[in-house]
Amino acid sequence: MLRRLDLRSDPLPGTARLRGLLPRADVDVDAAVEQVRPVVDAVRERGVEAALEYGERFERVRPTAVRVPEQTLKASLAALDPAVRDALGVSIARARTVHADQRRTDVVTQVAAGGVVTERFVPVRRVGLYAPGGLAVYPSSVVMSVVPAQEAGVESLVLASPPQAEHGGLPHPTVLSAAALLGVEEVWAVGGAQAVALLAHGGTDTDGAELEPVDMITGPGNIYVTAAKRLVRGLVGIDAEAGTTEIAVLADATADPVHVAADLISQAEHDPNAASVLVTTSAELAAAVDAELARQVPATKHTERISTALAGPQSATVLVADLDDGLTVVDAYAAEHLEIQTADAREVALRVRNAGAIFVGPWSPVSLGDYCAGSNHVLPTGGCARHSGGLSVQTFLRGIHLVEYTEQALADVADSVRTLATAEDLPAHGEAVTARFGPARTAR
Ligand code: HSO
Ligand code: ZN
Repeated sequence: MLRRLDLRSDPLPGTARLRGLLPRADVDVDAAVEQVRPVVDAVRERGVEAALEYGERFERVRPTAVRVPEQTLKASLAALDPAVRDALGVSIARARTVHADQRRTDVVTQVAAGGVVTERFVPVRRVGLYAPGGLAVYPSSVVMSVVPAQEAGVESLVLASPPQAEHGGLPHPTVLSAAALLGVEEVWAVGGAQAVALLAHGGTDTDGAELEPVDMITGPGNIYVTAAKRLVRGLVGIDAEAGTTEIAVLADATADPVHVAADLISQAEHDPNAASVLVTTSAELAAAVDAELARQVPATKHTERISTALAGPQSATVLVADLDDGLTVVDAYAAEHLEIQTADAREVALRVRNAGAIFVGPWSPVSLGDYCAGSNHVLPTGGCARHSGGLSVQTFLRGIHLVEYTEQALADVADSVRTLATAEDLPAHGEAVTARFGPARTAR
């Protein structure tokens, strides 16, 4: 089911060639950027009305109310299956425990006598969170976006999610319930590139409801959402790109093929373009995983979607000579989710440089992290894990330096400032120091 890539015979190629060899869907976000540019422009110019028009055109639905009334949020929560409500409660509580621990306190550094630099971590004021529609419903992504923002101290949160024809032109009721459970009061029934544009530029509904522009937009979405985020980046802050789900499993002969196959299948379930990659030192394990896939896939609910994802060019089994090569391969791939199914899994995990999140050993599957580990599941995809991390409290904080020098402390370093100012041919910079003391004096 998974195609094979055998990298055992020769030494591994260099990073660039290795990246080219490894499976990865060719997602052309740049092409999508050109497609969504007119949408973003129209929403910037004509606000809510333009967003509604595009929603009608692309998703064939016009929401009953673009700003979801608060009583609708409450009613969705009241109607939610109690078991789902309890499970969401577990997910929220665990995520809160982890993210509360990520809060930062000021870092105060005495640089020199009388010279202090304090780094304060100040939350972004207003954040727009996107909860996708698509093939599945993602109340869990609402949890994963809202909790870190709340724990960071973000004052104003707005959630956008596409309206659904089968739910009376409202976002999915479980998404609304999750918002209500988390205490999010502002929810807009708008999706896709239009939603991103509206969050960035703001707008007023014909009923007078006003969407105040946000300072930052986070949350996963499809390629058009990602493309729109690229277009508004700069005007607003944007999190790392979280595209179609990926799982890589680094396994040796000790791994259980039943677990490995089940985990590869679990993420393939998201989308026909999802990527499942097994990197292993053991040809026997690779064969056993193939046999397990053949056994397990037909028994799944979404067999077609899963088979397409596993058979796609973005999925593969990569055979490597040893664990060192395996680590080189997973670093080059930089998976959104990486499972380590080897002997001494923790030790191996600590040697990984690039991954969105790492799931260590036989009892920490990715689907635990998707819902109830306490970790965050909004993670960088498409190799972005080489330079970015997943959503966390830190995403919503900015470090602001407070610079506080006394007169004497400034005098003590004045010569260095003046010398550098002269070296850069910016003498007025030096003058700004000199003016405080007069040319002849270094301190009063
Ligand atoms: N695996 C997805 C998150 C998710 N799974 C939501 C189930 N629901 C991307 O990390
Ligand atoms: Zn998932």
